[in-house]
Amino acid sequence: MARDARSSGGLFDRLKMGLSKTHEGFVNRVERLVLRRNKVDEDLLESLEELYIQSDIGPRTTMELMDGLREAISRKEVGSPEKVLAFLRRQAAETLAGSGGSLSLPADGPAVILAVGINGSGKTTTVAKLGNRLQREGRKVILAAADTFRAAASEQLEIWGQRAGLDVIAQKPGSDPSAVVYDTIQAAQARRCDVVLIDTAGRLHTKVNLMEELKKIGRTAAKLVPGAPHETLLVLDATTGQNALAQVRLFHEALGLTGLVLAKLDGTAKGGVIIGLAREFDIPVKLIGVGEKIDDLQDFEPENFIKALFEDL
Ligand SMILES: Nc1nc2c(ncn2[C@@H]2O[C@H](COP(=O)(O)OP(=O)(O)OP(=O)(O)O)[C@@H](O)[C@H]2O)c(=O)[nH]1
Ligand SMILES: [Mg+2]
Repeated sequence: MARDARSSGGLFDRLKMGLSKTHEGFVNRVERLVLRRNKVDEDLLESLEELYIQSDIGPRTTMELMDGLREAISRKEVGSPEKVLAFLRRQAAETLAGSGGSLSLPADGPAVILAVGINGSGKTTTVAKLGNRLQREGRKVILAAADTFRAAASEQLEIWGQRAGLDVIAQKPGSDPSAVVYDTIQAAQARRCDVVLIDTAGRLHTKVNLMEELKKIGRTAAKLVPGAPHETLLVLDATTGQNALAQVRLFHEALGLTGLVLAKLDGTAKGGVIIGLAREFDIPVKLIGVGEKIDDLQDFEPENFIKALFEDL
């Protein structure tokens, strides 16, 4: 996506702000822990490992990162605390490299994007933010309020829609979410919309019947637009920690995810969870939420992310 220098500067500052808790609670702690010492010993390695685990990087990824560090130490590549820090930063960058990805939407629309996830993960907000962004980029967007489970859900989407000037199609609470999707795609075709964004009800990844409902939504979309949904995005709450891994696994098994969205990164000091996600799955992180405002959604660009995460405020 093309951006001028000024807006990308603004975006970077926002990203830095959004990552400030993780910067303070993780990066600064790693720095203090390493630089407090004057040699690289077992005690340092153990403390570091503990901090990684506490920071939700995940046991498996922590082990792999620690193994990498130990090997570098035994190869005599990192002999001083300063070198350990530089190594860790490189290692984080390498782990994240290649784990981003942009939305892939067909040129002749409508493109259909399905947002799924557990209760309260940030789906509705993400749908609104993304709709707003795509519309600002010149695409005609329509939203499907397919969370028919809670009475207030479509209202919430409609409020966002009004604020951002986006059309929203809804039905009464309790209707079949697939019917809402059918209506919305038909409206999209009639109104020549470029993008249909589908907001769904939160559900536990362990509830088989609710996962079936999502599959049905996908089949309904495919009946009207072959190849739809073009994107199935799992919205994760960055503050939920290690449970995110189980969510990814089960939603992916059921639906074949095309991307992850990590919402609420600004609300956690454990943004390191993204490193574990990148390491464990081959599913790109496409978007990150760094605040509650409509433009607090960014593409996940690993290089920028690492730079913003490590740079002092
Ligand atoms: N700080 C912050 N808050 C966020 C972000 N994304 C969402 N939220 C907040 O998280 C809460 C839940 O967001 P929703 O978008 O309603 O979540 P949902 O997944 O649609 O929830 P259900 O429909 O109930 O399953 C709201 O208070 C949002 O404002 C983010 O990136 N940063
Ligand atoms: Mg919602």
